[in-house]
Amino acid sequence: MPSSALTPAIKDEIARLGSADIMVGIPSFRNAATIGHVVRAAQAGLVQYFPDLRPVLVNADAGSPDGTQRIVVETEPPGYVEQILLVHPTNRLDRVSLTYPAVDGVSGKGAALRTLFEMAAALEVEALVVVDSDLRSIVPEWIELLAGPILKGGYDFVTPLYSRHKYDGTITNTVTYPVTRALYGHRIRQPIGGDFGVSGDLIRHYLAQEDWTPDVSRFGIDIWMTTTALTGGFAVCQTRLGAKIHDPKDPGSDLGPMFRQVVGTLMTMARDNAERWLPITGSHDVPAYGFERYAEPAPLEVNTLRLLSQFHEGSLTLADTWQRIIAPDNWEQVLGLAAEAGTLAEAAAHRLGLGRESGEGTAGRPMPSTDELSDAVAGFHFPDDLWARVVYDILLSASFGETEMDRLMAAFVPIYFGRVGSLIIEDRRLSEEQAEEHVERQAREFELRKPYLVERWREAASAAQAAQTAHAAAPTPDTAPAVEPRR
Ligand SMILES: Nc1nc2c(ncn2[C@@H]2O[C@H](COP(=O)(O)OP(=O)(O)O)[C@@H](O)[C@H]2O)c(=O)[nH]1
Ligand SMILES: [Mg+2]
Repeated sequence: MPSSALTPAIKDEIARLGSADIMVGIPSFRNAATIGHVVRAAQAGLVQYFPDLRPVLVNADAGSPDGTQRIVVETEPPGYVEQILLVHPTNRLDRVSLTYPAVDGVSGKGAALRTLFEMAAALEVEALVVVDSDLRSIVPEWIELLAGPILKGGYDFVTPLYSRHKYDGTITNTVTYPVTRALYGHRIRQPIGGDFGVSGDLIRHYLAQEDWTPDVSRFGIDIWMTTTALTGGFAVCQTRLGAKIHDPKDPGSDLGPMFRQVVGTLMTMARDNAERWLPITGSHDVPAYGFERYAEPAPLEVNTLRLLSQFHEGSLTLADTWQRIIAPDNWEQVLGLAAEAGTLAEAAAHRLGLGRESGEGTAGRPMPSTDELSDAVAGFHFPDDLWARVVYDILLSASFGETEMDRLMAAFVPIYFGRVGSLIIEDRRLSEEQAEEHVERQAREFELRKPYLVERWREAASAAQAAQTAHAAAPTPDTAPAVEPRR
């Protein structure tokens, strides 16, 4: 991990606090509207469930101009916790909001967590609970649900289980869940959930790692934490939190950069940990803590037409790149689907009277609902098994190909849009439970297709080995093909 660059203000804060047993960390960037609730819930949870431990709550903020930090330190009157819990807290709760430093010039959620890890390690906490600052559905019990397995059960990493809307969590559902499960064999349903618990031991392990990249300083952090816990052999469990209600995102307009950072990190780590995942076949359940919960997720609207148009538009400029990074049969099928997506989206936009971009409703007319849009392009189908093979092809390209990771991920995004569009269209009549079964079917498909990945990986690795040997013997290094895993 890059060397510590804690600011003098943070070092002073650490010196003032001295030590703590349990820490809640909250990364934030412009979350003034929602962070007060998160802070109050976390604070009540610390007092209610861990009255004998010395608590600290730290907000690592990006320097938000909207007053996020002020809200963290001023959110409630003194005595608030006593009022709602009817007990006088045994331990004083320290509440801190600070501006975290960039890591090697890169700022983002991961850089915020890096500061939280360093503070947690310096304070020698036994458990760190991290929760997002845009949460509406957090309650005090979440603190127990996330820290309990560490403090009472000896676990090192606690990942969330939520009921989420069937259209929410698309990066998780299409890539991080099935790939983490197929590669490393653990069925962690929310590997990038954002709300989690980490033990003191695992925090020290994180701080000792050397593979922190710029994407890890951004949204790559969550998959990095989960994968590092798995490859390090730490004890991982899940915990039932109920509904995740947070600021909604439309995958077609909000998730492109996040997809590149998350999936780029996942692939970089797969490349570097091949000896761990190559021998693993099948997968096993990961224990889940907490009482079952049924919750109605908040509604979420997605513009399926735009997803299909973006898939098609991507094919117009990226067909050649796709040919370099996807196996020939799969490439042909993807191009066929992209053409179909374009035709369907255009016809539907025309029928519904939407603009060419199919992004916005025509002036004066409200945008049709997700279901209406999906009905208009019904019939579009990106098959589960093709998706699994395409993801594996790109993983192979990330390890052995010549396309640089950023370009690879940028080329992947429109295909992801096509896949997400298809899932939303296919699932439009399904209940949450049935949609969940679809996610499981897809995950089994990734496991089933893993030999496809492993065979090609081994071939590429031995070709790389042969090339390296030839390279060592050859007098003209410039002509040697670059097939060794890229570092
Ligand atoms: N400190 C910091 N936090 C960030 C940044 N970007 C996002 N976050 C926080 O990370 C959490 C997750 O971000 P969010 O946009 O809700 O992503 P999602 O819910 O995972 O799709 C929230 O608490 C954000 O406030 C950033 O640049 N710096
Ligand atoms: Mg969020």
